[in-house]
Amino acid sequence: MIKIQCSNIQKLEFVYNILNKSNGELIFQEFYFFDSLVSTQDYAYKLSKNPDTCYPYLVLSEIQTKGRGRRGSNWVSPKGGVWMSMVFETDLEANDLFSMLILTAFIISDAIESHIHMTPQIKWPNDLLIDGSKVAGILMDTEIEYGKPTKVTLGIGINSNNDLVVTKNKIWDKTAGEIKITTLKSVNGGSEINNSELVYFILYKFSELIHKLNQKLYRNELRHTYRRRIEESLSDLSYKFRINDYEFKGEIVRVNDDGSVLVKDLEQLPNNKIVRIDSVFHSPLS
Ligand code: BT5
Repeated sequence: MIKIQCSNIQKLEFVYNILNKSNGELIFQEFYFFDSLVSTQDYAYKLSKNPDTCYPYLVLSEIQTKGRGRRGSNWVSPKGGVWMSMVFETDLEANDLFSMLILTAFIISDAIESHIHMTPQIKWPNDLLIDGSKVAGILMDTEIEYGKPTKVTLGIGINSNNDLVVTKNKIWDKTAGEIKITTLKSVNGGSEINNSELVYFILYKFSELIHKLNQKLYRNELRHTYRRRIEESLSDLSYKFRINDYEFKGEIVRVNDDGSVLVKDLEQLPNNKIVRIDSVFHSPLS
């Protein structure tokens, strides 16, 4: 039986809308939608500690007071955007988890495209951009037992109808001066995006495709397409990397199967060093 927990009637309608659209093809067992959470990732993690929780499940929040990105960075999450986490049980080996991140990037890219009819760029490892401005980000947390992943929490943040100026002003990290962000609404000529349709699209695609990750052929196909998508936008995007305290402009020369990249350090002319940078796409939870 599907479990739904929402903080008000509008949110309940939002979830019902999603369920009504589906003809029973959604694999999600539990839906949570609240006015405010610190982070949907953290709430989702807490739920996974309850033995009665059924998988996969979805957690949404209208705002997040401390949404997070990778390496403890902040994810600004005011009203209007889509801030969600999905938790899946997994049989994948740690080495293959990167394919789950790729699948997520593709599904979000398709969801965005189906709403604004533009193909987002994918910036390594997990950013979705429109004309060079970040519109969505993905965070992957994994639970590992005896060296093997057991659960994966995929956090997705999409700037859909949130106010662009408010969002931008709240980004406080070091790169804030340079960061270019946008929202779907603003690239859509100011027309509202239907968040419930956007979320439905994402859940539908996950329901259709997630089991295919168990096939090696499918994972290889995903990696191949991902490499191509990264390469396609290389000339339009600039990359900065950091190794400890050393930050440098670099050019990606190769995307490896585990998600790491080989990067040419462009600051150290004329003999540019090639270095390997890890994606740090997921953070293990303890
Ligand atoms: C990401 O990290 O892009 C992953 C973002 C995942 C957010 C979702 S929302 C639901 C779930 N719950 C959470 O708590 N998180 C997930 P990263 O690649 O590390 O990018 C983070 C950087 O993006 C920040 O350091 C800022 O520079 C920038 N940023 C922050 N908020 C933004 C926003 N709303 N739109 C665009 N860029 C933003």
